[in-house]
Amino acid sequence: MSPGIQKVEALDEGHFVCVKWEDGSESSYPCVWLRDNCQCPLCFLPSAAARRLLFEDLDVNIVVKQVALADREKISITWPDEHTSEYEAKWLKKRCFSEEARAVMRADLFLPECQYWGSDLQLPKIPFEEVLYNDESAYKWLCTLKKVGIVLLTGAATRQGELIRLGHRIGFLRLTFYGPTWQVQDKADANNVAYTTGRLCFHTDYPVLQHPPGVQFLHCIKQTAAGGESEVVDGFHASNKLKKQNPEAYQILSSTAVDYADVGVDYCDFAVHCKQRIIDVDSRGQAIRINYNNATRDTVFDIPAEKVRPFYAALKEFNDLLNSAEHKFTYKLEPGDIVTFDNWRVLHGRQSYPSGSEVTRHLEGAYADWDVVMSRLRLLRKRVLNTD
Ligand code: OGA
Ligand code: NM2
Ligand code: ZN
Ligand code: ZN
Repeated sequence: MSPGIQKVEALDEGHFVCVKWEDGSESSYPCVWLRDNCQCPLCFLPSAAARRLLFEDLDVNIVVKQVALADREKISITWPDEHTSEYEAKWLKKRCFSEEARAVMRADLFLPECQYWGSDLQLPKIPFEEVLYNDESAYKWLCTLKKVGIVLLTGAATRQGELIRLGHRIGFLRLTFYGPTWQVQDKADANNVAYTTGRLCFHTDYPVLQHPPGVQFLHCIKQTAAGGESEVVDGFHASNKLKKQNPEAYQILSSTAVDYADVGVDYCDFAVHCKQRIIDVDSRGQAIRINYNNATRDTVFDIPAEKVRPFYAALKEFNDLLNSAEHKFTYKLEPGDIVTFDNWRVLHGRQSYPSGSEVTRHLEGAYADWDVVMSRLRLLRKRVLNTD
């Protein structure tokens, strides 16, 4: 229960409305924002939970004409043109502009909590069927995926199609040029290095796409007896280490636009090119996405020649950190396992395995976007915790 309202008044010549709460705290709301967010049926379409008010019709210098406390649960404002708006205490409290209130709302919406790990990772495991049929388990799965970056789902059937079911559970999968789902196995004339028996060094999938898939699923259908082990590393943790250990290398990797290319035929023919920074950072210099696949890094490199060797040296440092015993975690998928991981954060690789005339190893893979995964997480949370 949020506190009731004790008092409400206009401040700063009507440009702000100040709400004094029963618990003694205060919140100040800019009038332009209040007018913009009028909840009346003319200004707001409840069936879409969206604003009907046109920006053209908003006066950015608006001031209140009158403000009143309707009861302890509601305030009412009359605007200069006699339009009236009402705002509920609970609604206002959630949208308080204080630093603390905004941090609470931000955490609630985006779950920014991030647990770093290294070789000590305790790989989180949940039975696949539980995730499909139990909301608490599905919620746990997605929360852990967001916070830790990797979750192993166990006990799936050892046939194709399980990822389609998982896709339906969250909403839908991300289609790419490799198809709705794709088969990782040794293929003649492979159109991707993943479709060979070779070792794959640490990479994120598909940095050649402008918006690389946020989440990746790999379902083990068949596993080779020798080799084929999986490796994962927490790319955000390793990036932070690099920043401390070699700020210049970090600066280079977080600012150099690297060319990626992927040309071929699969779901349909494709010629994809893109520029990405290997360590993508936000405005505070914090890593938010790793874009690194050595196999699809283009031969074209659109930077001045004198910057090339420093770039390679920086990448070598990062690659060494990824591969350090302290950071990497090695495991081997068993048939029926589905590894689900944050493809923006966790880099993955695999050891090589013997080639032969028969298919000895088969994974089915698929992608999902973080938008879809986070949407499902919020809906599950609402249902599981019975909140809004
Ligand atoms: C891939 C990949 C891992 C594996 O297909 O992109 O990383 O274990 N596969 O085969
Ligand atoms: N596969 C596994 O960036 C990449 O090329 C990742 C994608 C072929 C769908 C591999
Ligand atoms: Zn209105
Ligand atoms: Zn991969």
